[in-house]
Amino acid sequence: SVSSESMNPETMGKFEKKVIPKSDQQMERIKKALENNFLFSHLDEEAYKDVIDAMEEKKITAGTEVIKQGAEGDFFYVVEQGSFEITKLKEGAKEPVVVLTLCDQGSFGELALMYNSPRAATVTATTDATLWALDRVTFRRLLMERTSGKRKLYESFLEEIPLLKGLELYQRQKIADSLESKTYDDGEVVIRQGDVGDCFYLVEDGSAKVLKRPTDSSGNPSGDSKQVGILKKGDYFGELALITNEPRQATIVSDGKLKVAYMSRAAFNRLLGPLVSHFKKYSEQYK
Ligand code: 1OR
Repeated sequence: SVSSESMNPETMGKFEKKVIPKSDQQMERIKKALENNFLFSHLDEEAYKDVIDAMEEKKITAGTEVIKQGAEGDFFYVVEQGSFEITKLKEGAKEPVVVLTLCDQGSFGELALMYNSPRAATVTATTDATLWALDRVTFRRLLMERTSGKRKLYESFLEEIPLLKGLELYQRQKIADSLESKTYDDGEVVIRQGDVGDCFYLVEDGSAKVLKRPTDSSGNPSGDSKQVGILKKGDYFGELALITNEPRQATIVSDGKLKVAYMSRAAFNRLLGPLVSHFKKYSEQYK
């Protein structure tokens, strides 16, 4: 059986899989909590099962300090429900400041596990809450490589993007967690005018043409499309449909080889929500 195998260091590597028994109802709740968490989106079936097996439910009462800045890292936490305030005492400052709040979603506590560093911030529950805790060994075995790999992969690219310059490094790291890359050959359509929009895109490499077809009074395309812009490395597109919930207003076609990094609507809302006023202001230029 798997459990007896896992005791055998020769066959399974030198660790024992952690298995905390769970009810069907707990299983369902974990799966739901992990669903909109990018860190888990690429686990294969076995790794996903191992993660779920190793997770431990933590019922937290309002006011509990789950993580203390400066402490050693032991667990990574996924929020099932409840609100949390993340505070940080920055170098030279007298008082800690709130750097982030979480409500019924998200995760925290990965940094100390990934970099063997002290906890970078304090996390306090502001309501009664339910968390799923994943131990350090399982986190490092199953989640660390991909997470730190993506954060490294996209770090310098995201740093160079004017739109994201004002963000904290940690916010860009969370953005990196949510990104996937895709390449297109010359002339391939990335998004098509009139389609429903579900993703936001950044140009990682190469360039793309922005084409627009005039529409008649009832909104149907009529006439020939015209090139109205060109997008280069570091530019973004696809934000409008996500903000306005209207169909795509233009077609984006690769101009030579094109590489984009894209994120889902859910990631866009969660991570780039604070930039919506910026997007709105700059979308005036499209007119
Ligand atoms: P940790 O293991 O260091 C505290 O434990 C956790 O708080 C940390 O992992 C992150 O998961 C989470 N800076 C550092 N850690 C943060 C931040 C943050 N926000 C959440 N955590 N900043 C806030 C960025 C919006 C940067 C502040 C300068």
